[in-house]
Amino acid sequence: MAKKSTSAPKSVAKAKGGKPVYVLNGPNLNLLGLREPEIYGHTSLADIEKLVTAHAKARGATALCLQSNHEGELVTWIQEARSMASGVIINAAAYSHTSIAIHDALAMLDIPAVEVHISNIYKREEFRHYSYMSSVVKGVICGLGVQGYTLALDAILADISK
Ligand code: CA2
Repeated sequence: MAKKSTSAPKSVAKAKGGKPVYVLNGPNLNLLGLREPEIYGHTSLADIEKLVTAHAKARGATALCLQSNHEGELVTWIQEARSMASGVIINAAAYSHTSIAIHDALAMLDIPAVEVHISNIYKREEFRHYSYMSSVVKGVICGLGVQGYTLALDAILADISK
């Protein structure tokens, strides 16, 4: 019979005491929960950050949550993530559909990045159907609401434990 391991799973062991997963949110997401609940739900950004932080903690990992309305600040954090983070979760919001600068910063990462959208961008206006992020990240999660963030975290932890 195979011996049951008593040590922590590899993903937990690697993330523990390691670098945080950066959770980056872009413009207007600071107003989540205040308007358009039919699209984005009632959860606030503070609630999402609490959820991801608790999810990470339960897995022996850490999350660093940051939000900005400024493109350059998001670029700076992605650059910082190259040495300071074990992975990146990014909802670049409207910049997803416009920003070559964020695309280029993500392309320079050699840690896993996952793009998240709360809404299903393909069921919405055509201008939301293209994301400059998607071609330079490991995966994309959209339309699953705030659960997308915890799914993205699990995907990153699984990836870094390989
Ligand atoms: O579905 C998503 O997560 C989006 O990234 C959200 C962006 C939108 O531009 C993308 O196409 C899809 C918009 C975030 C705006 O946040 C709001 C917050 C409060 C009320 C209304 C919008």
